[in-house]
Amino acid sequence: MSTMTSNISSETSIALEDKYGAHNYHPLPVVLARGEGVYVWDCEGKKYYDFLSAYSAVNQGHCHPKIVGALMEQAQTLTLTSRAFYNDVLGPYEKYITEYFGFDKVLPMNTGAEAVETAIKLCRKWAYEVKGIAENEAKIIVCENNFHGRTTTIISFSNDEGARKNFGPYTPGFIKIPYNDVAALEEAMKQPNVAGFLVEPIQGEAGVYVPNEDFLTHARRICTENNTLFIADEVQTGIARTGSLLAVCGDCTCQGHCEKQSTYNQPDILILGKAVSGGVYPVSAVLANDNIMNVIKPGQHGSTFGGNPLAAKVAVAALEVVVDEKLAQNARELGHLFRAEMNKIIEKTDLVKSVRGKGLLNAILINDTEDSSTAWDICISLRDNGLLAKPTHGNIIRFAPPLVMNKEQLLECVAIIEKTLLEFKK
Ligand code: IF1
Repeated sequence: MSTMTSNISSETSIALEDKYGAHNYHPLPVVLARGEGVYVWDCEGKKYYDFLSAYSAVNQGHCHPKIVGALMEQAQTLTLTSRAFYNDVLGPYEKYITEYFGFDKVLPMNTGAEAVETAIKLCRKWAYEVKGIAENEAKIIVCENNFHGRTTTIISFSNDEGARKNFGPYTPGFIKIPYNDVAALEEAMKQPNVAGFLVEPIQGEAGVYVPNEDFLTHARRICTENNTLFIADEVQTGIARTGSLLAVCGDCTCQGHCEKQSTYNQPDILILGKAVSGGVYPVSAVLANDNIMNVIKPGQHGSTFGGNPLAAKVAVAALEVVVDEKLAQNARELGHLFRAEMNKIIEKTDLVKSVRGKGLLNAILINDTEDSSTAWDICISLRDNGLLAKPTHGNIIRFAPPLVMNKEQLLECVAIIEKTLLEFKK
């Protein structure tokens, strides 16, 4: 019998959220009260493997001692100054993160969506003031089935009706093309006033769609040829999740501090979020070189909490953990092992059609219709067996454990997944 981890029960927690909270989510029925590394515990003390990592925000594992330590130390020193004044933490953080990813400058924000909005504004301003596109005419190319956040402008170029219906009027200025389609990108570039191409290196929410090996290389080339900004949204795929520091890095397993900008598909604008803080504090960042970033002048963009001392301290610690613990290499090795083990399981059951992914961002395709509850029901059974995951769309289950997982733990999770799938009754 587990001992209570919380001073309220799961049942009470759910009832309180239902009565007092907006119903903007439909969580899996489990109430978490504690997290440590790859594990989480519910209110009653039951232990689970976390196979979602808060959508890749907890790559460094729950409550990583180094990151929490940095948070606690700074929290007792100086948390927020606003940007009305300088502080002694932001500059060192900005130097650290720009050298870490190989860019001249960073614009610090808080959430992923804010960083995406920042990138859109930056791209448009560059288009008018550097590329010479007529004001208010800039177009940004995006991909069908994208997910870049939930602000009004971002959902304006979403094709997920659930995310955009009845939130209009919508922001204009976006051209949609199929994902992973080089010819469509080349064709769209012929349209007038194209300023940028905003893309997820792997489409996470759409169902972990990994593009062709050379898609991002072609995207980089086509943007260069058309004097158009290549904007990579690495909010979910970045920070070692896919087996490299960034998904755009391809197969490089660098330790950060990139010296190879000229060779890898370095974006003109890099968007980071989630695991930049290891899930300890909202931190996002937009990186670019001076020829782009310097179009932003004082007072033209920002946010109250953007680049606050607490965020800056936490982000440095979180990024150091990625390098110190070789998380990209671990994600790559365990990702290969996971997909190999999942393919063995797929041989034994017709419940799962395929597994796909890169590094430790993976998903399985359930052999049922999108509107069936099978994927959800499987996740309920996984929960009962001690592993937490959640469907992305209908019949796809995303599997994304913290990158600090070791081989023994991964194989234990594979065993839980196998047991659950082989015992599952539709
Ligand atoms: C939720 C999805 C994942 C993102 C990419 C920007 C953002 C996200 C590629 C915005 C955020 C989160 C949002 C979160 C669930 C999760 C998610 F299911 F919503 F789509 F991961 F796939 N770019 N993704 O994935 O970052 O503003 O949230 O910090 O809304 O419940 P954010």
